[in-house]
Amino acid sequence: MIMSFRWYGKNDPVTLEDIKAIPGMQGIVTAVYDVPVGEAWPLENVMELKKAVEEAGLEISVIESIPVHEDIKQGKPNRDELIENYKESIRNVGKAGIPVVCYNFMPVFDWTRSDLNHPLPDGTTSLAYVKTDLDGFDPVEGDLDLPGWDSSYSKQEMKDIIENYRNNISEEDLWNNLEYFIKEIMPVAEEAGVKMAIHPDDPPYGIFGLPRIMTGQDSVERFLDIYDSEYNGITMCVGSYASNNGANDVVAMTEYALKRNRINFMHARNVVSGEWGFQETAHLSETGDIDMNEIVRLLVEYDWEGSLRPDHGRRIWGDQTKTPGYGLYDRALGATYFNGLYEANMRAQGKTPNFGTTEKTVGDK
Ligand SMILES: [Mn+2]
Repeated sequence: MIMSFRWYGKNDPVTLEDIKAIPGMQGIVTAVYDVPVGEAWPLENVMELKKAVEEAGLEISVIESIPVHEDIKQGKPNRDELIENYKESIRNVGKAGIPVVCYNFMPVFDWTRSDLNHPLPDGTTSLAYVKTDLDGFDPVEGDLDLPGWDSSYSKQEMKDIIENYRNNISEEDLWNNLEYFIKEIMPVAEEAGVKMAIHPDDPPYGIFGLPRIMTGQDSVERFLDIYDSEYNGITMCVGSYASNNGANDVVAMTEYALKRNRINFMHARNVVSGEWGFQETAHLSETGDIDMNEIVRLLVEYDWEGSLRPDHGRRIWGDQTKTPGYGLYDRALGATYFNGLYEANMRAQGKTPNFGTTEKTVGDK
């Protein structure tokens, strides 16, 4: 298991030095942020990113993400051109020796929350989705801006896209568009040596009358069957899949995908979920719905060698971040917690933990 951490590039208030200081930290999860969605990532941009990370003594273990253009999701006539650009980005990521790309196929909105600072009993706050907060809200009518929404669209463009989904694109259509995309890109990913990892919809159910398809066990099975290759895998985001009031058994889903050797990336965050919605919690098993020890035990049992990153954290200790959920402190606590679970489970199973550290850490003697 490669412990990894998301980094939003040079403008991230969390620095590579901060990340390097977390014990057992090896991988950086990042992206090229200065190329518009739909255009190919030039090799030089990828190489520049790689150089910055390597100079800090770390490696890029995952690209999160290469965004999929809306016109590909909607199956518009210009999708072929956009898919060619996507392939070029994959090739360039492969040339840089980066082994995994995370992406998602959520219509219009990426992750959606109703409150970025929802109080927790421990005196901190975290991201939450409270269904009643959004009662009667329609993104086409209202002016409410929700976090995670793509601000690169004008109000009118956004409205047109939403109306197109609502009127013309069923879940089955969206599946077809995903299948078309997968069958196009996967041979290129295989040749480039880049494993693809689709992220679930977050939350894992339809919102605002938009179709959503990566929502649970059935979708994972169907998705993996589209293209039978270890390069066509998933991001097992246990927090996203568990945000469905108990509908998804994320431990069973993790084992299923491990058996098929298709977990290409792990997102580890805990949530409490109910009929009312869900809220993110500390990573510790006891504070949320997910048995994190069981998740890590399975990763160890199946000798899983991919990257795991602590997902969103709570806002603690005056943490500063431009990106909700991505402060340094609680994610660092999460990394340390998962390293502990990893070491304990490796030893319990008679295996040797490997944090990528070749010698004990000492300064000048
Ligand atoms: Mn995630």
